Amino acid sequence: MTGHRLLVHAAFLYLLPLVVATFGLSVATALALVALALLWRWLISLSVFLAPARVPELELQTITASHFVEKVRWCMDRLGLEYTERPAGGALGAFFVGRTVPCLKVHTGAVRSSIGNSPEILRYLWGRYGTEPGIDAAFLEPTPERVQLEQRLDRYGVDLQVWVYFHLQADRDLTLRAWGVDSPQVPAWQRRALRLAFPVLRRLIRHAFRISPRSHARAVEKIAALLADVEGRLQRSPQALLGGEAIDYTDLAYAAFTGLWLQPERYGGGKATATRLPREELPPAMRAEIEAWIANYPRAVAHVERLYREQRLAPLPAESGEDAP
Ligand SMILES: N[C@@H](CCC(=O)N[C@@H](CS)C(=O)NCC(=O)O)C(=O)O
Repeated sequence: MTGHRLLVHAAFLYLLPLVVATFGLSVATALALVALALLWRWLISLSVFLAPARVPELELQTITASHFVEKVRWCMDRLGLEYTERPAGGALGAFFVGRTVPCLKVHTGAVRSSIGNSPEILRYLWGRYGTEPGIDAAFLEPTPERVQLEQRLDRYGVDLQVWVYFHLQADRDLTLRAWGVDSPQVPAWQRRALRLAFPVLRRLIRHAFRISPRSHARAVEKIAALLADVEGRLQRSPQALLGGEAIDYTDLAYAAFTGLWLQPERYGGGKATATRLPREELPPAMRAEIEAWIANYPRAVAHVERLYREQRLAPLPAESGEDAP
């Protein structure tokens, strides 16, 4: 794959100064090595047209526990798309290569595109499949009121990140499990890197999300406000957040985000690439907050449970013969 070729090339570049220093090479030899590196890089660019790597048409880059990933994964599953999921070790992409997940890689002929950010990915899916015969993509149409609600839901997704990390980061084992150390689908070197780099990653997480008792309290307040809003909407229209009978992608996004703490059985569409953390294994303070939300927002919770039960139709691991996540 071009990505791997570029990685090997980058490693060569980083090692060049060491090679020159270690072997005391002359300026002329060093210049020859630079020319070689440039030629190599040019050949990688040419290879896209001359010797294209075999890559899947659609690849979804993920981590094992991510509600933003689940939002996109569910929409792709609902469209009935065939795609390959490539899970990475949690937090590694963000802090070492500046990439968040979900990230959709699209391969069309010689062209490879990469789309990050769940709203942008959903806009692409709508644009690409909205007119495809045999695919029902109406649930993805980005009407102004859907987009507005999606923005609120995405902020809920971020508040949930603050909430999750406030509780989890003190528990090394649980955090590492959420990041995929027990998932055979995550490359072994990344699982090792996660264990090694955990202290650094934990510091970066605390800093990036400004984790503190104060930010946690603020996140809980905003999560409760969102759940209260959803409760009110469902009281007015029990079937769908934006009224009427038909659900759309905002219902799925809301369910995917809430599924992070509710952990319904079909979370992740039953895929082994998605890690579920059973509630009984969570820290007591985290469980207490979950139980309070369940008690206070019964409609908001029931909507998620119903959507997972009735709409997340991918087979469960036991049904599909996969190992349980
Ligand atoms: N605005 C982004 C947010 C995505 C995001 O925050 N993803 C998290 C996982 S939930 C992430 O990439 N974390 C870094 C990582 O694990 O590498 C979106 O809508 O996709």
